[in-house]
Amino acid sequence: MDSQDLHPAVETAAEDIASMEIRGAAAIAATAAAALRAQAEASDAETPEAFRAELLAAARRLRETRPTAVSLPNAIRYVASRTEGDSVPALRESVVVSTTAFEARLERAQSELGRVGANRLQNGDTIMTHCHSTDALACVEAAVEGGKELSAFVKETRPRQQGHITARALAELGVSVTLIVDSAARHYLDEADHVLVGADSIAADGSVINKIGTSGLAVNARERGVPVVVAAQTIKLHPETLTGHTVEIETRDEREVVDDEARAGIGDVAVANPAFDVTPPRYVDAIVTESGQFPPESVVTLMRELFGEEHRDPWLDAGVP
Ligand code: RI2
Repeated sequence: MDSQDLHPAVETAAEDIASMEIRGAAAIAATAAAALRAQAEASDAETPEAFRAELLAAARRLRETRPTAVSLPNAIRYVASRTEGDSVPALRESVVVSTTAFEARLERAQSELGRVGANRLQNGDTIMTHCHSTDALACVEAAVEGGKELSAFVKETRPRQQGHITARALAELGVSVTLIVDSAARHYLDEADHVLVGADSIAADGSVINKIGTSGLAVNARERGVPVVVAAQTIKLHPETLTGHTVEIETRDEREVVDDEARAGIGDVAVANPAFDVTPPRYVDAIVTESGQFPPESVVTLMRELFGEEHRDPWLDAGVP
């Protein structure tokens, strides 16, 4: 099967994820699951093998879009490991059931995580945020629902300024928001009680891979004595890092940093646009998940529990049809 046989919903989902029309690790995972369901429901495959081949092609197309957000392969892994049956209708049904269960689980995990994260926030606290994370926002939302009043310094987060989404969302929750340029973060850290960020991937050693600029913020926060809290559902845990793999850092279009006209005015310079960076565990105080709060160094125990020692991508490993 080649790419033109993919269901249009798969192609649309892949394009929306690649262009960041759909973004944030949780939303990416939910979109991938829904696209796999659309592919399964529309399939007119005549044999189980043909059906599996279609889903494999869809999974590959989705996976290639954003290499750093591990929620995407984890979503595919979740569905693939539950795709069972001797006939096409049985296989189709299993995909519908598992993708629906996956979406429900994502939502549940985020609200459970929010309740855990909210326990760290006291009435009158000020947080500092970076980028836009629905997991981090869930912590604030739960705290506000619990009657706590909060303030926030919101970093705009160059180059795509997703901090604007956070600023709007926090203001809607009733949080008192001050939007700042990224380089003002250290200036205001003395006034912050917590740095609260999300994650795109978490490695077995507790390193946090999140939007570019997170690591610098964490180092400054440590120097200022401000705790760094990472809100991340367990779908962000990167199982392949248990066996020594590293997390690929996505590099995006240079025009996100500077447009063609401005670049021509600058002259002959290189432009780099890495989307994420790695914050070593020593700069992170806690990783908040739906299974509770963990010091980064002990997240490996949770990973082993959830993924075991052996991990395969049933649809994606070489040699699988
Ligand atoms: P949630 C975002 O990346 C940010 O780095 C954010 O912290 C992370 O995804 C997690 O987002 P991007 O997709 O899953 O904007 O918590 O590049 O919503």
